[in-house]
Amino acid sequence: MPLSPSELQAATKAIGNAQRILMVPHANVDADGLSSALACYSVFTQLGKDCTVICPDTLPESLDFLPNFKHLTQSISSDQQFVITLDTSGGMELDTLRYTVEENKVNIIVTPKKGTLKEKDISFLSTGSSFDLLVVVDSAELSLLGSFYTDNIDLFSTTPILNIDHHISNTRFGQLTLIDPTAASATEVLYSWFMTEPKWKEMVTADIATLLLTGLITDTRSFQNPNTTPRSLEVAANLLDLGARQQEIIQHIYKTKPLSTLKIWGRALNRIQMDPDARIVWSSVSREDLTEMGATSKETAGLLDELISTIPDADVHVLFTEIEEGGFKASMRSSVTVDVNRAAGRLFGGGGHARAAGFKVKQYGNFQLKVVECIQQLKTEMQSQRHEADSPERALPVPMRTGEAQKQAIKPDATTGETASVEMKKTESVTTDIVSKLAKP
Ligand SMILES: [Mn+2]
Repeated sequence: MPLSPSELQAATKAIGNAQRILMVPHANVDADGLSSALACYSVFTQLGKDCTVICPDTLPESLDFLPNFKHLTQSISSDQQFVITLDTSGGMELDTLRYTVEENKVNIIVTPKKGTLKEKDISFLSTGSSFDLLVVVDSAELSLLGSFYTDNIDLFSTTPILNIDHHISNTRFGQLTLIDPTAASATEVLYSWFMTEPKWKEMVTADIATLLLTGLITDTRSFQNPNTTPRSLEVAANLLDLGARQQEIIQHIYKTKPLSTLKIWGRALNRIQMDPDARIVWSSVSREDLTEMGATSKETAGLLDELISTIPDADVHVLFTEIEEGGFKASMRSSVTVDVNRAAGRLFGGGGHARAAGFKVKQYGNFQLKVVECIQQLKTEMQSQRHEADSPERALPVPMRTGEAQKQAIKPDATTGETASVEMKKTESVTTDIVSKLAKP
């Protein structure tokens, strides 16, 4: 069982004891991260908690259909909170509470309806931090929270953290963890947790079920990716029973794209190139393309998936995108025969994971020429990796199914400053063993 009963109990207890809870997903936020944060918000609010839910980016308009989206906030005032408490056990009933401002003074005026208020009934509490628990979701490490983390380092170092995730690369930061690398999405982890608590189970409304299903649908690409397990399908079925609005999710996630996005995708798909002998497929989006189509480089998110489903029969897929800050980024995915993390590191000082990695290039003359040069370097590297694989003393590869199914559900990697990490799921029992071994700290 990936989530231990003691971990689940500890997490539930922490929520029970907390009063002011902050929820935050990774920067370059995706649907799983945002849905997870909003699902926590929705459940903990019902438990009477004072909740703050953060979107550490500009709010993604495409996800504004998510229930409770309007409660997302982009920053916090991490300042002190000073609480003045009136003890009403002596029979005092409150009529009004107001304040007046004088020069250098704020007067808080309490008018009792019944009884009297004495000095001894008043107490003060100063909290160092505005929150007593931080819930970090769908993030393999704290640095993935981006500037929200670096701007609030004090908060993160003084407040207990509950780390809820499904990335195998999770560094197990925080005092409390709920990490299940066999789960297809962070929302699947949340579902397992919520269902273990009889009281919480009751609170999973159709809205919350919709949030949980959104994460599951997007992280499995509608159950197309091999991270889809029997368990994910079972969870999805249960969520539908609970009223999750699957059609609404599909409509918003897959069928609604801004015109600029469609145009830039069209341009990139039109420009696909392939070397069938080397088994590499690539495309590129230049700064001129972006300007011409009125698109931003962020709109190429998801395009690599499209490239892979357009031409699945290759070992490496690469998308080169010039970025607004200068330079270009390359995102790569690979089949099990090529380790793109090694390739990115060796050739370009990038990195990521074996099946998904990326790199950035800052200095170059002509973008298209540089792309051709990178492809040449990658081909040479792929060849040498295959050569190593053919030699008998090679370390055992991770056994997996062949063909398209072997591609992991992977997002652009963290090292290139894009969205989070590898989401490696079991595809066969033998893979599960490796996954659980790797998952140990
Ligand atoms: Mn995820």
